[in-house]
Amino acid sequence: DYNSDKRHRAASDEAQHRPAGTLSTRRQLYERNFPLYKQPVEVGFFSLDSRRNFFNDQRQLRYYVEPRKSPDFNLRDGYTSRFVKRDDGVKEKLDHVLKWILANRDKIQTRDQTSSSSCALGVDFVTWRGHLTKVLTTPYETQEGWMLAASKFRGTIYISEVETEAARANRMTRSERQEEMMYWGYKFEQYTCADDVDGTPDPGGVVNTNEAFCTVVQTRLADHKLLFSGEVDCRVKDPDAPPAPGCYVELKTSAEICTPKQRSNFHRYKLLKWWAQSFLPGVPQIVAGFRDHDGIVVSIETFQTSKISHLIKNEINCWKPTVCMNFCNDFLSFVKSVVKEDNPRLVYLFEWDPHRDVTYTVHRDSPFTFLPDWYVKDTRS
Ligand code: 0WD
Ligand code: CA
Repeated sequence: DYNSDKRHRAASDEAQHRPAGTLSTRRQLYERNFPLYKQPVEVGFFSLDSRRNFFNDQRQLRYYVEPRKSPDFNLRDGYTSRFVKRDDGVKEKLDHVLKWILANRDKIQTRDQTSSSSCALGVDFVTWRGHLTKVLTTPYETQEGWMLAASKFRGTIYISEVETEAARANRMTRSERQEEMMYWGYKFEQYTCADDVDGTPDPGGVVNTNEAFCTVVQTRLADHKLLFSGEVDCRVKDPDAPPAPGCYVELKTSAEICTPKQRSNFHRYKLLKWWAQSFLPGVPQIVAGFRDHDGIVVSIETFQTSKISHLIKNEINCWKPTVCMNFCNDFLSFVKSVVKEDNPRLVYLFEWDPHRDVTYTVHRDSPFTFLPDWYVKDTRS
């Protein structure tokens, strides 16, 4: 029963010398059967234009055009002359997702139809895909911590990232080389994407990282009903391809692999992040451009998201999808057990640093408050 379960948990926390109200990230605790993760369903999408304006449509969706086997793309081209960079000092929080919700309340699927006619959304969590990716990879992350703010409003918990002091310091002190290399991923997208289904890529155009196409999906992890949005690079051209998100393609660039050590690091670290990011919204394939030191793409490889975990099984001590998903499940349960007061101005701030447990603090009417007035004022009509 519930009480004996609670006693049992308290006893096991004590045995691990863990204060109540924290969550362990030790991998061994999460080596259980894979939890239920329902096939994500796309319930909508939106576009952000070159000035970061929201549009409730798919105008920014692009089409994948398969390159030659050794394409010779120069990812440095245009960096100084044809690049408009998004201002990453502007924190948009969940605003675009909230705009989508206000415009598309009727598209959110609720098993219990009574909630669609009342004011509740009928989902447990609303967030960005990227925030969930960070949660999934936490048991294996040794470099970067995170801060996730959570507020409950009309029964739904909203989760929005807060930039850590370390992340801010990194952002402010990036080298010129790092700045340029951040451009390379976007340039690769330009070489491999067309704006129209019958078009071809235009490598002579401007790269503008304000532009984005985002999918909105619903799914369930164990007993957590999730609604989240993630940026999608492109879709396949075939009109008979499976419906979204099954037709979407994630594009990546990575340093070419020349040594066994580099291959092992690629499997152990990079494929974990790639897998988590695409598995969450159900994006089935990842196209990787491997580039040399000078930003020339020397080869292209396609990875099936569902096969990535088999690829890595030869690595010793490698990451396991089940650990990622069980940790995410337990983290969301932990958040539910903590975030009790339904108040959009109250923020529960969950923090994690590598080699530590997850902890939280509570903030009333603080700068951490992230649900805007225009969202909490009236979502009924
Ligand atoms: O803290 C965040 N990650 C926030 C992201 C807070 C508020 C808004 N956003 C926006 C991003 O600017 C972007 O429009 O959300 C959108 C992406 O959300 P996501 O899909 O949940 O994020 P994630 O999975 O981390 O990144 C997906 C892609 C990246 O592709 P790669 O292949 O590099 O993983 O979104 C792009 C990037 O192409 N992206 C960004 N683009 C511009 N500025 C940014 C950014 N700060 N972050 C991700
Ligand atoms: Ca990408």
